[in-house]
Amino acid sequence: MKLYKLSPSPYVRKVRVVLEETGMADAVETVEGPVSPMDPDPDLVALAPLGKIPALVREDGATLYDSRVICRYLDAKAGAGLYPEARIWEVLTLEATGDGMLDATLLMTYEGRHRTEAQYSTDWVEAQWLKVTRALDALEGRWMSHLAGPLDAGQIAVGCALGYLDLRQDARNWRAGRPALAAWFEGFAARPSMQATAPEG
Ligand SMILES: N[C@@H](CCC(=O)N[C@@H](CS)C(=O)NCC(=O)O)C(=O)O
Repeated sequence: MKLYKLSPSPYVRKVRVVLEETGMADAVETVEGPVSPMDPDPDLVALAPLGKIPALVREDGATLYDSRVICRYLDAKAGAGLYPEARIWEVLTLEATGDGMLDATLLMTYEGRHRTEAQYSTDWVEAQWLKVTRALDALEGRWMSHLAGPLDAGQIAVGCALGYLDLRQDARNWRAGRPALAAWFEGFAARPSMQATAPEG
Protein backbone atom coordinates (compact mmCIF):
# COMPACT_ATOMS: atom_id res chain seq x y z
CA MET A 1 0.00 0.00 0.00
CA LYS A 2 1.11 3.55 -0.69
CA LEU A 3 0.23 6.46 1.61
CA TYR A 4 0.22 10.01 0.22
CA LYS A 5 1.35 12.26 3.05
CA LEU A 6 3.00 15.47 4.15
CA SER A 7 4.87 15.36 7.45
CA PRO A 8 3.08 17.97 9.59
CA SER A 9 -0.45 16.98 8.43
CA PRO A 10 -2.47 16.02 11.51
CA TYR A 11 -4.87 13.94 9.39
CA VAL A 12 -1.93 11.93 8.09
CA ARG A 13 -0.71 11.62 11.67
CA LYS A 14 -4.00 9.91 12.63
CA VAL A 15 -3.35 7.29 9.97
CA ARG A 16 0.29 6.88 10.98
CA VAL A 17 -0.68 6.45 14.64
CA VAL A 18 -3.14 3.72 13.62
CA LEU A 19 -0.39 2.07 11.53
CA GLU A 20 1.96 2.14 14.53
CA GLU A 21 -0.66 0.94 17.01
CA THR A 22 -1.69 -1.96 14.74
CA GLY A 23 1.90 -2.98 13.88
CA MET A 24 1.31 -2.28 10.17
CA ALA A 25 3.75 0.59 9.59
CA ASP A 26 5.99 -1.62 7.44
CA ALA A 27 3.09 -2.58 5.15
CA VAL A 28 2.89 0.98 3.81
CA GLU A 29 5.24 2.89 1.53
CA THR A 30 4.92 6.66 1.84
CA VAL A 31 4.87 9.28 -0.92
CA GLU A 32 5.70 12.74 0.40
CA GLY A 33 4.77 15.79 -1.61
CA PRO A 34 3.54 19.36 -1.31
CA VAL A 35 -0.21 19.82 -0.90
CA SER A 36 -2.06 23.03 -1.66
CA PRO A 37 -5.77 23.80 -2.10
CA MET A 38 -4.78 26.41 -4.73
CA ASP A 39 -2.39 24.22 -6.71
CA PRO A 40 -3.19 20.54 -6.19
CA ASP A 41 -0.70 17.85 -7.23
CA PRO A 42 -2.06 16.28 -10.49
CA ASP A 43 -0.75 12.80 -9.53
CA LEU A 44 -2.65 12.99 -6.25
CA VAL A 45 -5.80 14.38 -7.91
CA ALA A 46 -5.78 11.48 -10.39
CA LEU A 47 -6.06 9.13 -7.41
CA ALA A 48 -8.08 11.25 -4.99
CA PRO A 49 -10.22 13.91 -6.71
CA LEU A 50 -10.38 16.25 -3.72
CA GLY A 51 -6.58 16.56 -3.86
CA LYS A 52 -6.28 16.15 -0.10
CA ILE A 53 -4.03 13.97 2.01
CA PRO A 54 -4.04 11.37 3.39
CA ALA A 55 -4.89 9.08 0.48
CA LEU A 56 -4.15 5.36 0.62
CA VAL A 57 -3.48 3.51 -2.63
CA ARG A 58 -4.36 -0.15 -2.16
CA GLU A 59 -3.03 -3.12 -4.12
CA ASP A 60 -6.50 -4.62 -4.43
CA GLY A 61 -9.05 -1.83 -4.72
CA ALA A 62 -9.88 1.82 -5.11
CA THR A 63 -7.73 4.50 -3.48
CA LEU A 64 -9.13 5.39 -0.07
CA TYR A 65 -9.60 8.83 1.45
CA ASP A 66 -10.19 10.58 3.90
CA SER A 67 -8.41 9.90 7.21
CA ARG A 68 -11.54 8.48 8.85
CA VAL A 69 -12.08 5.98 6.06
CA ILE A 70 -8.41 5.00 6.00
CA CYS A 71 -8.22 4.56 9.79
CA ARG A 72 -11.30 2.38 9.76
CA TYR A 73 -9.99 0.33 6.83
CA LEU A 74 -6.63 -0.26 8.53
CA ASP A 75 -8.33 -1.17 11.79
CA ALA A 76 -10.56 -3.70 10.00
CA LYS A 77 -7.55 -5.15 8.16
CA ALA A 78 -5.61 -5.53 11.42
CA GLY A 79 -8.62 -6.60 13.52
CA ALA A 80 -7.35 -4.15 16.12
CA GLY A 81 -10.68 -3.15 17.67
CA LEU A 82 -10.17 0.62 17.46
CA TYR A 83 -13.87 0.93 16.50
CA PRO A 84 -15.46 -1.34 19.12
CA GLU A 85 -19.07 -2.24 18.28
CA ALA A 86 -20.21 -1.83 21.90
CA ARG A 87 -19.22 1.86 21.99
CA ILE A 88 -19.33 2.64 18.27
CA TRP A 89 -21.50 5.80 18.36
CA GLU A 90 -19.42 7.35 21.13
CA VAL A 91 -16.19 6.48 19.33
CA LEU A 92 -17.42 7.96 16.03
CA THR A 93 -18.68 11.11 17.76
CA LEU A 94 -15.39 11.54 19.59
CA GLU A 95 -13.54 11.01 16.30
CA ALA A 96 -15.77 13.63 14.65
CA THR A 97 -14.99 16.01 17.51
CA GLY A 98 -11.23 15.59 17.03
CA ASP A 99 -11.56 15.94 13.26
CA GLY A 100 -13.78 19.01 13.63
CA MET A 101 -11.14 20.62 15.82
CA LEU A 102 -8.58 19.83 13.12
CA ASP A 103 -10.80 21.27 10.37
CA ALA A 104 -11.28 24.53 12.27
CA THR A 105 -7.58 24.83 13.18
CA LEU A 106 -6.52 24.09 9.59
CA LEU A 107 -8.90 26.79 8.30
CA MET A 108 -7.22 29.24 10.67
CA THR A 109 -3.83 28.27 9.23
CA TYR A 110 -5.09 28.47 5.64
CA GLU A 111 -6.62 31.92 6.22
CA GLY A 112 -3.11 33.22 6.85
CA ARG A 113 -1.39 31.05 4.25
CA HIS A 114 -3.68 31.10 1.21
CA ARG A 115 -5.40 34.48 1.38
CA THR A 116 -4.03 37.96 0.88
CA GLU A 117 -3.70 40.45 3.71
CA ALA A 118 -6.78 42.28 2.38
CA GLN A 119 -8.83 39.07 2.28
CA TYR A 120 -7.77 37.92 5.77
CA SER A 121 -10.72 37.98 8.18
CA THR A 122 -10.04 38.13 11.91
CA ASP A 123 -13.75 37.48 12.59
CA TRP A 124 -13.56 34.28 10.55
CA VAL A 125 -10.42 33.13 12.35
CA GLU A 126 -11.93 33.84 15.76
CA ALA A 127 -15.16 32.02 14.80
CA GLN A 128 -13.06 28.96 13.96
CA TRP A 129 -11.21 29.27 17.27
CA LEU A 130 -14.56 29.38 19.11
CA LYS A 131 -15.43 26.01 17.57
CA VAL A 132 -12.16 24.63 18.90
CA THR A 133 -12.72 26.04 22.40
CA ARG A 134 -16.27 24.67 22.58
CA ALA A 135 -14.94 21.25 21.60
CA LEU A 136 -12.14 21.50 24.19
CA ASP A 137 -14.70 22.39 26.88
CA ALA A 138 -16.90 19.45 25.88
CA LEU A 139 -13.89 17.12 26.10
CA GLU A 140 -12.96 18.45 29.55
CA GLY A 141 -16.57 18.39 30.79
CA ARG A 142 -18.05 15.25 29.26
CA TRP A 143 -15.50 12.94 27.68
CA MET A 144 -12.81 12.34 30.28
CA SER A 145 -14.04 8.91 31.38
CA HIS A 146 -14.18 7.76 27.74
CA LEU A 147 -10.71 9.20 27.08
CA ALA A 148 -9.41 7.26 30.09
CA GLY A 149 -10.72 3.95 28.68
CA PRO A 150 -9.14 1.48 26.25
CA LEU A 151 -7.51 2.97 23.14
CA ASP A 152 -9.87 3.71 20.26
CA ALA A 153 -10.01 5.78 17.08
CA GLY A 154 -11.78 8.66 18.83
CA GLN A 155 -8.91 9.06 21.27
CA ILE A 156 -6.42 9.00 18.39
CA ALA A 157 -8.29 11.81 16.60
CA VAL A 158 -8.41 13.93 19.75
CA GLY A 159 -4.73 13.25 20.52
CA CYS A 160 -3.73 14.36 17.01
CA ALA A 161 -5.95 17.45 17.26
CA LEU A 162 -4.34 18.51 20.55
CA GLY A 163 -0.88 17.89 19.08
CA TYR A 164 -1.82 20.11 16.14
CA LEU A 165 -2.96 22.89 18.50
CA ASP A 166 0.48 22.75 20.13
CA LEU A 167 2.09 23.00 16.69
CA ARG A 168 0.00 25.82 15.19
CA GLN A 169 -1.86 27.62 18.01
CA ASP A 170 0.49 27.21 20.95
CA ALA A 171 0.13 30.87 21.96
CA ARG A 172 -3.59 30.40 22.65
CA ASN A 173 -2.74 27.99 25.49
CA TRP A 174 -5.58 25.44 25.15
CA ARG A 175 -4.53 23.82 28.46
CA ALA A 176 -5.61 26.85 30.56
CA GLY A 177 -8.72 25.91 32.57
CA ARG A 178 -8.69 22.32 31.25
CA PRO A 179 -6.47 20.40 33.68
CA ALA A 180 -8.02 16.96 33.12
CA LEU A 181 -7.61 17.13 29.34
CA ALA A 182 -4.07 18.50 29.68
CA ALA A 183 -3.13 15.61 32.01
CA TRP A 184 -4.70 13.05 29.67
CA PHE A 185 -2.80 14.47 26.69
CA GLU A 186 0.50 14.34 28.56
CA GLY A 187 0.06 10.58 28.95
CA PHE A 188 -1.33 10.06 25.45
CA ALA A 189 1.46 12.03 23.78
CA ALA A 190 4.01 9.74 25.47
CA ARG A 191 2.69 6.66 23.63
CA PRO A 192 5.35 5.29 21.26
CA SER A 193 2.92 5.75 18.32
CA MET A 194 2.58 9.45 19.10
CA GLN A 195 6.31 9.86 19.69
CA ALA A 196 7.10 8.15 16.37
CA THR A 197 4.75 10.51 14.48
CA ALA A 198 5.43 13.82 16.25
CA PRO A 199 5.47 16.70 13.73
CA GLU A 200 8.75 18.47 13.11
CA GLY A 201 7.12 21.74 12.04
N1 LIG B 1 -11.33 15.38 6.00
C1 LIG B 1 -10.02 15.14 5.44
C2 LIG B 1 -9.18 16.41 5.55
C3 LIG B 1 -7.80 16.24 4.91
C4 LIG B 1 -7.11 17.59 4.69
O1 LIG B 1 -7.74 18.67 4.70
N2 LIG B 1 -5.77 17.53 4.49
C5 LIG B 1 -5.05 18.74 4.19
C6 LIG B 1 -3.60 18.65 4.65
S1 LIG B 1 -3.47 18.73 6.40
C7 LIG B 1 -5.03 18.90 2.68
O2 LIG B 1 -4.81 17.95 1.97
N3 LIG B 1 -5.27 20.12 2.19
C8 LIG B 1 -5.27 20.41 0.80
C9 LIG B 1 -6.57 20.97 0.34
O3 LIG B 1 -7.40 21.39 1.17
O4 LIG B 1 -6.78 21.02 -0.88
C10 LIG B 1 -9.37 13.95 6.16
O5 LIG B 1 -9.78 13.63 7.28
O6 LIG B 1 -8.50 13.28 5.57
